[in-house]
Amino acid sequence: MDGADGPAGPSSRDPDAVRRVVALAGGIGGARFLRGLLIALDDTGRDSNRKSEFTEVTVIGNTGDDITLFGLRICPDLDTVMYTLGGGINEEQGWGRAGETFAVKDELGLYQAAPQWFGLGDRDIATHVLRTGWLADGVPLSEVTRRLCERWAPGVRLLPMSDDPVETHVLLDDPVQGERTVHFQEWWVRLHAAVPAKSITAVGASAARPAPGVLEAIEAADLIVFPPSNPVVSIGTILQVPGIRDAVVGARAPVIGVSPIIGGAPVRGMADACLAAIGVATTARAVAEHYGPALLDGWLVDDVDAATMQPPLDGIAVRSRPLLMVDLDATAAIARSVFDLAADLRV
Ligand code: FO1
Repeated sequence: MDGADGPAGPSSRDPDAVRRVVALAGGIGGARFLRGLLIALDDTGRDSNRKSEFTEVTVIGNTGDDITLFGLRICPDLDTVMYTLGGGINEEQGWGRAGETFAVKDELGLYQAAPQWFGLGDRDIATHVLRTGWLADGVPLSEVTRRLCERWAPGVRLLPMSDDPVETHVLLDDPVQGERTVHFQEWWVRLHAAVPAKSITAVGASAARPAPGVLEAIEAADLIVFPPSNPVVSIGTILQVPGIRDAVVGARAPVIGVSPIIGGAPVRGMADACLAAIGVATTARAVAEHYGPALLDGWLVDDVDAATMQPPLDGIAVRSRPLLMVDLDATAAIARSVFDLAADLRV
C-alpha cells in the first residue's frame, strides 16, 4: 500500500510481501515454472500496489548436467533457464535455441567425429564458445553466466550452484554390456535412461563450494521454491553442494515444493528412472517424503494425487490443485498457489 511518502519501499509494511524468491532449478520443468512465477510475482505486485521491482528472483541452477564436448563446456540447465526466460528457447524441445540449425553438427558427423548423439545447434554453439573461452581465461562460471545473461535479460539472477566442476555420472546395470559408468548426458540423451541405473553420482559435488551469492540469497529469501524439476539429478544435485542443504534447512523463509510427479509418472523427462536408482517410488508422496520435513514446509500436488497424501505427512503442509503447466496462465496460477501456501504457513 502506498504510504504518505509514496510507494512502499523495501521496508514495506506488508509483512507477507514476497520480495525475494529463491528457486533451486534444473532444466525444462524448472524453467517453464519460473516463467509462470515471474508473471505471478508481477501480478501480485500490481494487485497490492507494491512495485514489482522489489520482487527479485534468484535461481540457483544445477550444473551436474554439464558436459565438455568437442572442447566446448556445455551447461544445459543454466542455458535452458536463460533461454526460456530470455525468450530464445526451442519451445517444443524445452532445450536449445529457437530457429536452430545444425550445420556444424552435420560437418562434425562427416568427419566421423564422436559423439553424434548430442544435438549441438549452431546458435547454441555461440554460447558454448563464449563460455569456454571465458572459463579458459579463469573467469568463474558465475561471472560467465552473468555475462551471458546480459544479452538474454532473463528477469532473474541466475547463479550456478557452484563455480567448481560437478558432473553427474551414472553407473549402468547393463545386462548386455555389463556394468559401466557413463556421463549423465549419454544415459539421458543416447540411452533415453532406458538402461537401469545402479547408482547416480554427482562427481565433484562433495568438494564443490556454493557459488558467490548462493548462501546469502537463501538466507535473505522471503520464499524458497523447489519447482517441478528432477528431484534426483537437478534439485538433489544442488542440495549435495556442501552448505546448500543446511542453508535451506535453516532458512527463515518457507520452502514450498511443486511435485514433478503427477499420477505416478513424471510430466516430462525420466525422473522415474532417476528415482528408481535411489529407491524412491515415483509418486508425489514419495518425493515429498524423500525431501523430508527438514527441507520442505509445503508441497503442491495435482488433484489426482490428493488422496495419496492421506494420512498427512508430518511437518509438510500439502495442497492439491491442477499442476499441468499447459500454458502460461496455468503456470502462473500454480505459482500463485505456492505464494498462498507460503502465506498460510507464515501466519
Ligand atoms: N536433450 C536431448 O534429449 N537430446 C539432445 O540432443 C540434447 C541436446 C542438448 C544440447 C544443449 C543443451 O543445453 C541441452 C540439450 N539437451 C538434449 C537437453 C539436456 O540433455 C537436458 O535438458 C538436461 O541435461 C536435463 O535437464
